[in-house]
Amino acid sequence: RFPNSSRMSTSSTSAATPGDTILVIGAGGQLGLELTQELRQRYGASNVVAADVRAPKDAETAQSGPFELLDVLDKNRLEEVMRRYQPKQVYHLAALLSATAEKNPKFGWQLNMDGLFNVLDASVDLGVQKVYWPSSIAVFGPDTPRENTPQLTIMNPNTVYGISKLAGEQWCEWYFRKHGLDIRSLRYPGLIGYKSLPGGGTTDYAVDIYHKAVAGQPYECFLSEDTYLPMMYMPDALKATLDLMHAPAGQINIRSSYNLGAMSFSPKEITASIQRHVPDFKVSYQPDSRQQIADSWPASIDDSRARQDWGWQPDFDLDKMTGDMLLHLKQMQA
Ligand code: AKB
Repeated sequence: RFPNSSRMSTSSTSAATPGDTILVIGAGGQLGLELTQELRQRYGASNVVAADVRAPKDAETAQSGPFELLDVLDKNRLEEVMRRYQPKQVYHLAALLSATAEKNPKFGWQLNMDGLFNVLDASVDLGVQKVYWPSSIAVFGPDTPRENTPQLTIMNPNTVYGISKLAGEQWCEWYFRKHGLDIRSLRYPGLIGYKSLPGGGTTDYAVDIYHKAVAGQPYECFLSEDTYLPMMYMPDALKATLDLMHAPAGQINIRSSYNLGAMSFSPKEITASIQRHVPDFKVSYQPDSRQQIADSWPASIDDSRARQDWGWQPDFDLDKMTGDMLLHLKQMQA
């Protein structure tokens, strides 16, 4: 489907070689924090440069390896950082999520699109070997089939975030075709982890709810009890991201972004799963503007292309995730 690129060997395996530098932009975010830790463990802390618009809050990112203050909208500064470290791989994770972007539409568009262009252009100019950029289930909209949403289907997103992610996917494919840039992408569902908090998303309730349960407090959910959304535990998200990045280029047949699934549940079901460990945990429902966003997204995802092309398989379902989340959050509280 795609022409062979002169910049990229389709048979090469794609793990970073020891000593190669990796740059993570948005390293202080929900995914960035954990991905940076994972990459540092695998490739050596000094080989993974964390960059974020804010100084790191957590001691691990701050002390375990190089850190650069970087606003991805500042193209000169981005190029300066990239020239200094000469990264072979760039993970560009900085973005405004769905709920926040609806409140700041112009800035959401600017950060999500101009930030991506800055990274794509600098990567082409400076000969970066591989780029990772996350997309989202937000690329789908109210006209999309909601159950088992296929890879290729009607999209029509109706949020600023979704529009920016869909446009971004198309641009990634274009840079691959025109410039041979080896850029890879996943459409993440809602991500849930105990190490980091999400900010400004529609799926954030599924993280907040565990924190309340462990704190012994009731939770007021901003989505209605029967709102099903695709979700994923962070260890699976890290595994998917690194498996995709390590796959030989010839196996990556989708250069926009891969559907990625693991589990699908409603607030009522996650509550029941938590109550199996914390029987007196109470949840009430007060849907707000995020309900409309959730209603426009898929309830479950068909990720068969990811399974076929590079062997994707999740490890966690809802109950396994709940057990692990509660265990770690309790340990952190102790
Ligand atoms: C959000 O809720 O905005 C994100 C996403 C699904 O991309 N977690």
